[in-house]
Amino acid sequence: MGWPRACLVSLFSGASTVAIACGLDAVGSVAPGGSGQDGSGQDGSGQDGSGQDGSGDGGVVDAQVSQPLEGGFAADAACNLAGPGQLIVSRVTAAPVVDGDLSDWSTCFTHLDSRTTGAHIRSFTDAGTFPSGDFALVHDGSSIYIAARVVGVLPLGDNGGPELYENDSIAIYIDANGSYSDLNNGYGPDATQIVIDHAGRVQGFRVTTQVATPNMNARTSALADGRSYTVEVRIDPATFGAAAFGATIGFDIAWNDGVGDSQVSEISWFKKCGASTGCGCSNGDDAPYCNSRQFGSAQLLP
Ligand SMILES: [Ca+2]
Ligand SMILES: [Ca+2]
Repeated sequence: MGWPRACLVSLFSGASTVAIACGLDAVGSVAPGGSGQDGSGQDGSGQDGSGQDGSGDGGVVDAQVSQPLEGGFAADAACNLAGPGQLIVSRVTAAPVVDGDLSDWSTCFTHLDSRTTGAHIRSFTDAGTFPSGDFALVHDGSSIYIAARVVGVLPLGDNGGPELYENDSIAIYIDANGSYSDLNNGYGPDATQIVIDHAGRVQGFRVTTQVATPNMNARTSALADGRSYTVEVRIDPATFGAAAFGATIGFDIAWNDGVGDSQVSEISWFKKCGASTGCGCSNGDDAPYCNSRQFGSAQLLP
């Protein structure tokens, strides 16, 4: 089956230039079904956020070694970006089926890898290899749907949780009302980091506290190359303890490389601010997992 369109996105932070290329990605089939869970979280101790910070605050990341992408990308200028870190989310009347099979996604996918300008890299080893992938969001007026296809780095890890970021996984960062005004540091009550690993396990975090992710459905599918996987997610305002999503939500997404007992790297799509501009973290780290003001945004079109 065909793969949804994917995009190459170059963001020049601090300037107005946004270069986008989207097209058909010829990657092979996605096995329907796959693993997943309904998102009830665990309680307990928090996330280990230690590690070095591999780039400046929201700035340009130097070219680094990356897992090669499969398939080709042709030009398409309509890839759902209003500007650096500002995603536009289309409203659909027929919501995707959350089954890990992304063939029901027709929207443009945004590409993210370690060479993506504006991406934020946290590298905890000198392995020099990073996951790469594509993501897309749509909404139906009540729920938000997120799809990702990630080329992982073997081994993918088999941590049973809660430290799912120590496996190859994605992290979805959302502030449901998009307001950061109630924050000095950390997360407000309607912000959560949701980690979904390659095997479909889910864990929510609010900085270093594990939190539940109710009213959520996530499914993953392993791809035939043995290291790539898809993720398909439905989240509701209640997932974040909110009555409704704001017209613009806080949003970020990241690819984690892990080996099961440690996190190797994290590539975040965007980092709006950081320690050098007054929105670092109280624990000394400088990453979206510990300060939601670092998120980009996603505008939900009416
Ligand atoms: Ca689907
Ligand atoms: Ca790995």
